[in-house]
Amino acid sequence: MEKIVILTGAGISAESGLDTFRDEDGLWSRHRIEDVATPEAFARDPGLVQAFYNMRRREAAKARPNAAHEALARLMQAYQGDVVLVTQNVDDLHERAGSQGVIHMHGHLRGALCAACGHRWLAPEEMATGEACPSCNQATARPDVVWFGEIPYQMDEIYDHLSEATLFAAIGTSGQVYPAAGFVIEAKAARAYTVELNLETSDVTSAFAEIRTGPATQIVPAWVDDLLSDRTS
Ligand code: BV8
Repeated sequence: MEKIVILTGAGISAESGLDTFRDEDGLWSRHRIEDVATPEAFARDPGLVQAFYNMRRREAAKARPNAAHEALARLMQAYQGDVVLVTQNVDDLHERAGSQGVIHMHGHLRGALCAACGHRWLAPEEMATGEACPSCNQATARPDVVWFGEIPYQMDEIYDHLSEATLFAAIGTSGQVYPAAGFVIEAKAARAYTVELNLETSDVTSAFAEIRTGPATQIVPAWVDDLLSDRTS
């Protein structure tokens, strides 16, 4: 049974109008990771961190899935084998395009998490600092996203999928953040065929057997068409 494991990054949502991190006008050109995307930042200035994620949540709610998200939903629905979609993104554009069972290894903007008791609930559009947890009532609500230095979610499940992959594709990711950037190595160790779909080369392009370059809304639908017509490995 064929198993395709796909990893997506911010580049797949770029043409939906959502900022990437490392493009020249990206999020990390306006915010320092240390100020908005680490547990220390949240402890130091929760207001600044909540404002950063409230802005991200507002932008994601205004955005619409693009042809690349829709092509992956079509692949998951029509492909004869298994398709596992892992995303580093915290937006919900894959789900809104129709993909189900998406693994959000870095969490998601729609989620709130209690830092004290671990309770999870649907995040409000705007999360205030000191918001009380609906379960333990302590003022310890935070965005349910994985910050730098924190353990990404569902890693055991992801490594299991990679060990069974016959095809691994990375779409719209710069390959700079681990452990996601190392998935291609895991897939190659499982003797999977590997393909990178990106606007330009990434930090891990040399690890891939095949490279498809261009905007995701063009190259992802073409790749899915090839897979569904069995014109590719
Ligand atoms: C971990 C969620 C242990 C929140 C994110 C020193 C101290 C502490 C840690 C470390 C350290 N050194 C290394 C580390 C590990 C660290 C790390 O890798 N740091 C990097 C900076 C060196 N990683 C961690 O801390 C991770 N945790 O290691 O725990 C562990 C290890 C192994 C196993 C288990 C546990 C946690 C990392 C998660 C951090 N959270 N985000 C939020 O979103 O705000 S990271 C954030 O950046 C994203 O989630 C994403 O994952 C990541 C990478 O971004 P990309 O998605 O790749 O986006 P980017 O802008 O970089 O690139 C966009 C790409 O798209 C480009 O290639 C571009 O060409 C392309 N593109 C643009 N437009 C288009 C396009 N492609 C196609 N079409 C287009 N139109």
